[in-house]
Amino acid sequence: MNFKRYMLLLVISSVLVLAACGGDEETTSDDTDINYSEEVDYTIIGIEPGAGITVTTETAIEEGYDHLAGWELEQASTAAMVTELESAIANEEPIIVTGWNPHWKFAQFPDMKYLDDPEGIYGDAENIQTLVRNDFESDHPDAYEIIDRFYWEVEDMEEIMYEANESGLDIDEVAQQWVEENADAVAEWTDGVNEGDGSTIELVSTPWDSERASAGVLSAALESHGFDVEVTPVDPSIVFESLSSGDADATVAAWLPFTHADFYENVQDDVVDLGPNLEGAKIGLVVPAYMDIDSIEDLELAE
Ligand code: PBE
Repeated sequence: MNFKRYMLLLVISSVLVLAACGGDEETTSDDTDINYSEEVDYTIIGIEPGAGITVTTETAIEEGYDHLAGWELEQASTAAMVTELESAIANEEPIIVTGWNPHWKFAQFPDMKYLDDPEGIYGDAENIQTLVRNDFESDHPDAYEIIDRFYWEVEDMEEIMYEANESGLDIDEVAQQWVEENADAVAEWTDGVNEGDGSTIELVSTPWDSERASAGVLSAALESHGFDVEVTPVDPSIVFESLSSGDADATVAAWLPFTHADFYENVQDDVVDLGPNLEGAKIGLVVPAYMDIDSIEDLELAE
């Protein structure tokens, strides 16, 4: 609504400028430059308060970029962010969201772009890493072997998220199907490993679609090899705490080295890092491509 009022004012003021110039001059570029910061009310549409990207964005506002002083980070849920994004795009209105890949939305809206982050607050390419509790290897060497080998591609994860959204099926169900249809990939993780003895492996994960997909695929693969698996979705901070306390066995949901850096630092010595299970993830501030803005540096001090 703001945007429409602004456009109306813009049209009126252009007419006035043209009138003042006797109609023989074009408007200057300053007249048509949109102040996106004001348009979005100096507000970034964020997601859940407990997310890593929420903490990172608070750092960007409070420490990273002086001219973001006074900006707000709206925090509710991923679903609320997606709803606001959809409605902004439908009306070609400006919006700035906290965004990440892999995410099925980017498959549906390829015309989105990350704002450049010259201060490097959001980091570069991110991995999704596998962590296990100390002693997990000696307690469950066979499950450990499969979890250690678990590795897949951005496209695989996005395929599952996208399929679940298109079909309305639960991500777990789509992940189960993926395991049945991708026997070659699963064989790379399980070949030569002893069958499970039916003992239960406790995976801990986060509630986003990306990690529901990876936890779903890994548990289906483990179950196809004779293990029982329980998956508990919790906030990122709890993922790290429950591994360090030994309450959970493993996670494939750690976004490192940036997104979950603060959580990881607290428990670093009490968990075992098995490295990336997916490379090429990313987080940052994201805008629709129709916004003529490229960098966080282009945002302006709140008034
Ligand atoms: N995310 C998706 C999560 C991790 C997975 C980027 C929204 C976060 O903690 O920010």
